[in-house]
Amino acid sequence: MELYGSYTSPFVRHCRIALLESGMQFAFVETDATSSAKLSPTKKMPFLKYIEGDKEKMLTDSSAILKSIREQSGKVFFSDNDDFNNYCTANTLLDTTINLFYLEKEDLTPAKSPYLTRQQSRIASGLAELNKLTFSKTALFTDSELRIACFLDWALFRNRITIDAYLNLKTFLDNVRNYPQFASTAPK
Ligand SMILES: N[C@@H](CCC(=O)N[C@@H](CS)C(=O)NCC(=O)O)C(=O)O
Repeated sequence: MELYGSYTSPFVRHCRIALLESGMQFAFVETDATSSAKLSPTKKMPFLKYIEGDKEKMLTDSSAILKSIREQSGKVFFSDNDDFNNYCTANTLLDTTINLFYLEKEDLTPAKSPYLTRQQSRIASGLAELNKLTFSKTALFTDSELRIACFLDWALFRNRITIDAYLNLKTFLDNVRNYPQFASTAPK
């Protein structure tokens, strides 16, 4: 099994954490945006290649990859609707923050576009909402918690957000940073 991605992508990181938790053998193939645009139909990372029977198969979204890893480990990928909703919120915030990050490189900023201003305000309202959640204090963290932590850590790493005003999120992230599988996959 081969997981393709970069060491900085938060979506890739969540898959790496799940693979480490599962104990399954996998090779990590470091991939950049140019290669992923050639190798995956979604032109995104992560993607996973594996053999089933005599066929090579490919999963091209982190959620599909996580579902497969969790199920192969005898676990369920979300049985709770609230937990799944929190995971979806974190995904929306990740997509939004990453889009703004890429667009800024092309000098397209919220100041120039009402829709990008809406995107920017989505990050603020989403963070305030996530800050209301009750989080696990130690492992085992749920997939929504891991996704939220991957989002926060990436957005802080890229200087996209500050969470000083969100004490609950700050305490939560400090706790997850002590989790070995999270610590060993930090963006670099
Ligand atoms: N829904 C996808 C999102 C993955 C994603 O956005 N990955 C980013 C890297 S963090 C990417 O490859 N972006 C390239 C692009 O948008 O062209 C997933 O969950 O796997």
